[in-house]
Amino acid sequence: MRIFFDERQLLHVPARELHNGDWTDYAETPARVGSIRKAIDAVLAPRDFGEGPIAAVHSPDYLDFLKHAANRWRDAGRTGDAIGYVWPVVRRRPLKFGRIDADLGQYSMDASTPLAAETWTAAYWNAQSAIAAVDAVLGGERSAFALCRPPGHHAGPDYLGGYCYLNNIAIAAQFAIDAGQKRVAILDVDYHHGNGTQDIFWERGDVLFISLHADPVTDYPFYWGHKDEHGEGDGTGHTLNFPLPRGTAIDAYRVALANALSAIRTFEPDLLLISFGADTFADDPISFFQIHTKDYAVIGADIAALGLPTAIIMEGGYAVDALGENTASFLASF
Ligand code: SP5
Ligand code: ZN
Repeated sequence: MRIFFDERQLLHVPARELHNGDWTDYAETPARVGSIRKAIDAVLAPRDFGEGPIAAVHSPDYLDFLKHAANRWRDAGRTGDAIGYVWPVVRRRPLKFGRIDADLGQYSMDASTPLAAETWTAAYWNAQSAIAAVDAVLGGERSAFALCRPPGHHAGPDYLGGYCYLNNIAIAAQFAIDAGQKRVAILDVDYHHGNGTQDIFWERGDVLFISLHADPVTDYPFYWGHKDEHGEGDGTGHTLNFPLPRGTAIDAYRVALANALSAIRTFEPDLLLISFGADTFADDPISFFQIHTKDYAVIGADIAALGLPTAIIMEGGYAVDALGENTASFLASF
């Protein structure tokens, strides 16, 4: 299996995040990549597909914000990472602000996703890795893996959040559509609901978005991922959510997965993209499912049995020591 990764993805190193009212060490560390690389084959550097495929998903004003936020923060006399403290919630409208703090609120959905000095560079090459993986599959590979980090599925058309800045899987899906694929299915098996991906394709009939995740009644990101969310307009019926209770183990997980896979079969996609997060792992420090290392091989085999060309995009997973083995276990069936 071809695996794509660019060393510049390691340049993004926020120091800390706001958690339960306190500052804690940032969970989404570059060490996650080291754990995965120890367990998998050699990686290939992606070629540069340019900013076009990124701009096909994210708004120009948001990309401009991402590129300049860290410098604007420093120019405002601040040290450390850029992080917001005020949010417009339902009153968001396209005003032009003169303060970095106003833009941080305008373009983010949480206070646990800081912008560090090299965040844009890392996010850019990260997106190139995702595009390279889907490009390999469009070129005839049965499957490919993008070792994405930072993750992407919480980032919307014009907002960051959940350790995510650019939505790697949405960029890959749109790239595939623009390359002529008629129908693309996205299956999100990260512990957290992929709210950004859902928002991006909410009104789209050509992209099916299906997510299995911790019930947002109890878990981040709270405001999306409930089972009555089905999309709108052309997208009606093309968003499907399977919220699962804390404590979910492999047997109940597979029942929901079988329903998700049957919806994918009915959709008859040309291509499958998977948001893979290993934060469903029993020992994950920020999550509450009971999935074990050997279970990832079962989940991978269930999905691989669809027999679809598949690009796998890395999302979360914070039990660093086990992350490589869990990821390799999932990838083995492809
Ligand atoms: C891609 C992904 O898995 N994002 C998850 C974002 C969850 N953020 C909210 C949970 C906050 C947990 N903070 C843990 C701090 C550890 N130092
Ligand atoms: Zn997650």
